[in-house]
Amino acid sequence: MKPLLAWMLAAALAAPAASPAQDAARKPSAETGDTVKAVLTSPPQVPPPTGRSKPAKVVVELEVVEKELPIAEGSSYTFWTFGGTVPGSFIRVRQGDTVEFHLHNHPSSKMPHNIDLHGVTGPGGGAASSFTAPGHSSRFTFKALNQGLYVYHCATAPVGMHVANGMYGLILVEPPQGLPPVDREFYVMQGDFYTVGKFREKGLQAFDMQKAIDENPTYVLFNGSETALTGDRALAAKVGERVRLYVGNGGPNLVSSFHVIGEIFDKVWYEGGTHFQENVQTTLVPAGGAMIAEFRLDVPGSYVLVDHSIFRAFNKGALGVLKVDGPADPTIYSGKEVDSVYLGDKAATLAAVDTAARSAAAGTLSKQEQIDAGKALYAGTCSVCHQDSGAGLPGVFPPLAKSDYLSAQKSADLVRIVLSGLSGPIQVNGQHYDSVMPPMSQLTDDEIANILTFIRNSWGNSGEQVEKAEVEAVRKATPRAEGAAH
Ligand code: HEC
Ligand SMILES: [Cu+2]
Repeated sequence: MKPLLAWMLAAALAAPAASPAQDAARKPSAETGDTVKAVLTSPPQVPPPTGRSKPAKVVVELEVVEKELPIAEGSSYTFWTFGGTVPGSFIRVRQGDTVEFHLHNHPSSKMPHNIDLHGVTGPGGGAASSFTAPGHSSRFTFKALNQGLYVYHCATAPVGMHVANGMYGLILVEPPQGLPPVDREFYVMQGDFYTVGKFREKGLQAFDMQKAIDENPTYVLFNGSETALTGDRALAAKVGERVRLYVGNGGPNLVSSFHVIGEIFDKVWYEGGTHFQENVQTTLVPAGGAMIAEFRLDVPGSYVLVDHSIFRAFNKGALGVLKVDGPADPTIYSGKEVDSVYLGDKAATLAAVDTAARSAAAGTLSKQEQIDAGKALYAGTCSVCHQDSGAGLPGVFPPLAKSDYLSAQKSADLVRIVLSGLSGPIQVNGQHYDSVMPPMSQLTDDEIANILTFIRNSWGNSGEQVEKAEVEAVRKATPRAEGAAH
C-alpha cells in the first residue's frame, strides 16, 4: 500500500465524528465505479442530485472563457469565466466519487488559468496540475473525500486579479445518502468588483488594481451583474415550497453578511460543512467560503437577497430578488406589502437610464431622454426628501417645484449643491429652512446632468437643460466635501 493511501485510510478510520457511511465513502479504493459525465449548470441553476448509491468516476469538462458581459445596465466588464458565466458552472458530485477533471482554456483567452477546488485533498487543490495556456487543456484526477459545499477559483498569478475578474464557482460534494429532497434549489454567489469608472458608469469598464488592493470595491454583486437576480431574472418559487440556496462568496476581499429580507432560514449549513444551525436571520459567508440555507415559503411576495453590510446592497449592487407566488396567509402576514419599499421600480429606472447612456455614447442624447433618465434617477435619489411631487416637506425639506431659490441658481450652482450638499439657512418661496442636505458626489456626471435637467423641466420650473460637460467642469473645480466619497 502506498504511504499516502495508508495515511488516508488511517485518517479515515481514526476520524471519531464521521458516520460509518462517511468512513466507507472516504476509504480509498481502486474501484471507481461507472463512468458518468458531470452535468454542469449556469447560475442560478443547480444540477439535479446525483441520485447514486455508490461512487462513480465523474468526468468534468470545464472551459475557461474570457468575455465581455454586463456588470450593470449599460456597463460591461471583461470577465474571466469558468464556463462562460460568473460565478462559474456549478459542479455536483457525490462523496467517494473519483473526479476526472478536464480544464480547457479557450483559444481566444489572453491569459493562462488554472483551478483550485477547495473540495480537493492535494497540494494547491489542483492548481499546479491544471495550469493551462490559451488554447490548451489539462487533466487531473481527485477523489472527493469530504462531503460539503466548496468554492473553486483560479489561482494563477496575480491570483487576486483572476478572482476579481470572476474566476470562481461552487462544487457540491453530496453526502453518500444524498441531501433531503426540496422543491427548488438555487445557486447564488457573491463577489466584489473593482472598476476604474464609478458605480453604474456606462460603457466597458477596466479593472482597477489599486481599488482592489485597497479593498474598496465599485460593485458588490450576486452572480456577477447588478441585474442577475432582478426583474425577469428574479429567482421564482411558490408558497408552500421548500427552497435550498447554495450560496458562495468568491471575494476576492469582502466577507458577506448574507440575509434574505423577510425570511428566516430554517436551517443553515454554515461554512458549507456538515452541521446545521436553525432559525438564522443573517449568516456569514467568508471570502472563499460557502453555506447552504433552507427555508419554507409561507407568504407570497418579493424577498430581497442582500449583503446586510447594507451600503453594498443599495449602492454597490448586492441585491437580488426571490419572487414567491401563491395565496396569501393573513395569519402569518397581514398582506399590506409593497415590493417597492426596498427596490423602487428598479427595472424601469435602469431602462430609462440605459437609453440615455446609449444616446449619449452615440452623441444623439435628446433633452427628453435626459428628462426621462433624470426622472428615474430622481425617484431613487432625491425623492426620499424632496418627494415625488417635488413639493418637499414643510419646514424640513424645501420644495424643488416652482422653487424661487432654484430658479435663481445657475446650473453650475445646482451642480455644486448636488456634489457638495447644502447646509445653513436658506429661504425658499418665503419659507425658512436651516437643515442639511448630504453631498451626493457618488452620482456620475451623466446622472447629475440628467437629474437636474429633469428638475428644471418639471413642476413649472424654468426649463433649461444641464449638460454633462457642465457637471464635469464643476466637479473638477470643487474640492471634495467633507464626508463625501473618497
Ligand atoms: C437626505 C435628504 C435630501 C436628499 C436626498 C436631497 N436633498 Fe436637496 N435638500 C435637502 C435639504 C435639507 C435642503 C435644504 C438645505 C438647507 O437648509 O440649507 C435641500 C436643498 C436643495 C436645493 C436648494 C433648495 C431648493 O429647494 O431649491 C436643491 C436644488 C436640492 N436640494 C436638490 C436636490 C437634488 C437634485 C437631490 C438629488 C440628487 C437632492 N436635493 C437630494 C435635503 C435633501
Ligand atoms: Cu485565471
